[in-house]
Amino acid sequence: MGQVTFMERENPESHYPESRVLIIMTGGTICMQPSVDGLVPMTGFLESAMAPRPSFNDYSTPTVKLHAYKNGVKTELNTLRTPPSAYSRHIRYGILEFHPLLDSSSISSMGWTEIALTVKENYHLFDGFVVLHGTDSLAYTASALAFMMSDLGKPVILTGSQASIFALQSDAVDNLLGSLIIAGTFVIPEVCLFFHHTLFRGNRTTKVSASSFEAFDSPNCDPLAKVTSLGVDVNWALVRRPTRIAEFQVTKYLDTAHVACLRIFPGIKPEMLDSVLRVPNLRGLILETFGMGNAPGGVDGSLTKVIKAAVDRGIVVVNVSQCTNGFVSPLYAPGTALGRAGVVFGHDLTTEAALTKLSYLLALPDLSYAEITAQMSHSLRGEMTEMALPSFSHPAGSVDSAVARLTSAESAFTALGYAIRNGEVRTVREILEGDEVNHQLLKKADYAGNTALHLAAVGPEPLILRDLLIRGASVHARNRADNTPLYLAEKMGNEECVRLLKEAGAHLWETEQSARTSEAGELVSNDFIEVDDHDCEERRVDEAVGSVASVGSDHQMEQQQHPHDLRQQKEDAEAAAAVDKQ
Ligand code: ASN
Repeated sequence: MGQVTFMERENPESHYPESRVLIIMTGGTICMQPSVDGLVPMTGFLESAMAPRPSFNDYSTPTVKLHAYKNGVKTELNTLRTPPSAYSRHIRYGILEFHPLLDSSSISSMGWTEIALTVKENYHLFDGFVVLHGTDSLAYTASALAFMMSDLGKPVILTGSQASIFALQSDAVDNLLGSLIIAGTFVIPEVCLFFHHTLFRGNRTTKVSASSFEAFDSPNCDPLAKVTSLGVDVNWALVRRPTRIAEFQVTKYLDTAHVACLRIFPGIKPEMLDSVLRVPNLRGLILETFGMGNAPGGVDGSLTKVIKAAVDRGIVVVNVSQCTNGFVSPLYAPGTALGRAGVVFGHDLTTEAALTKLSYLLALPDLSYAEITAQMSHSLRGEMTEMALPSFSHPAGSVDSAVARLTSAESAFTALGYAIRNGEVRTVREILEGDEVNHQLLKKADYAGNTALHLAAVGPEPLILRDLLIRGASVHARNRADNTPLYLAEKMGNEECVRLLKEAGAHLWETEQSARTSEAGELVSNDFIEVDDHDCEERRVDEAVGSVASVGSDHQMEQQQHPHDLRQQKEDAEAAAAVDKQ
């Protein structure tokens, strides 16, 4: 039996696995304290605000340091971990603080670049990222980061608070704890904003209250998740998934210097609009119009003429509504006139998303005017509602056997597991396409925590793995042994799968790297790699992922390892070791 340590006796829950989350502190009320000049941000948040609070610190020892990067320089971070959450995981976290810490009213595109690059530098070291930020410009930052980050595979959650964490009554603890738990537990690969128990898609948000704890809303898009007394209720059907095989990338620069935003009002003079449109080097204007996208025409359509002249000079003019809810469309004559003048209809974009999206597109090299206007009318990161795509359905009877009749996600996942194992590309495609629950199938896992992608990583057909990736399967999901699909593919020697997974941004964790190094020695010594007969091949697959006989359990990959299984695994291992010794 393994030695029982003092900590294990004192704290039986110390076997719970840990997720790693990097907190990026940019400032905001959450870290502010009173000064002679009013509230100002204070440094040392980990020690002063988090360490003394039991919900952020389980007082475990010894002190664990994690390394992280800032501007290319490796630093050692002090860390703390939360007590185990309802999902039986500790969240271990460290904080990188920006200098200086800001009131968010002073954030600029330089700050957005700094945040995005910090996530990029540390991407392979953490399961998720929490960005602490003031609320005033939080919706702008969330929108900007969503456009700057492409092919994101891990959660980036922005939050802050309306009252300082040091105040007696504050929303800070709930907002921060909720963000940490979601970032460390669920593979929601989006830039999100978490506030008042609600997780929003970042580029759909807007600040709706200057003082209420319910400060943000996402008027044209349902929340991605809600925290309730029962746990986190994720709306998986809404969560965006990657649809191509590509690594996480960051755009370093947004062109905020050459865009403006103007709110139309009754009686606005064409000269006023014209003077904004003639600001030297202006390249884009967000026009906040009435209702469904209407603006006064002016005498003889003079306002529309001013806009048309600007469009002819190459300025991109985007129409968004002053209403928080709804969308713009050329339904009424004034809207039609704007459309004829060359104005782009931003549908249900928030002003924050419109402004940052245009700044992003203007900064991309070599995009023509036509390409920019075309992209402004389409969703890039879920920022606007597009026409629903027709849902897939397969002709009845086109799938062999009982698979076609399977209706529940449960049975579909079981069938999927077998088809993956047998390399049946066509069946896999039909199950995924023909099943209404296909959003869930990619997130489901078998009793050992293996997702469809884990199974494909050790399966005989890389085409299946490719199919799963372009349908949005996460390369970062870990099974109950904490292993990624990449680790399993490498262990199986599935070179094509390894290549595809890496192309899709997969990476090994440090623990997997050291396990691989020690396994390499063992594999060489018992000629494991040389064995090639079919039975042994099957055994290797089973050893890698566990038997697929039980695929189809209701366990979801986002709901990470269950404590009883871990304890059971540990006990089994100890019992086996004891027998070996006898
Ligand atoms: N002025 C603060 C900020 O945006 C407001 C807040 O965080 N609640 O930094």
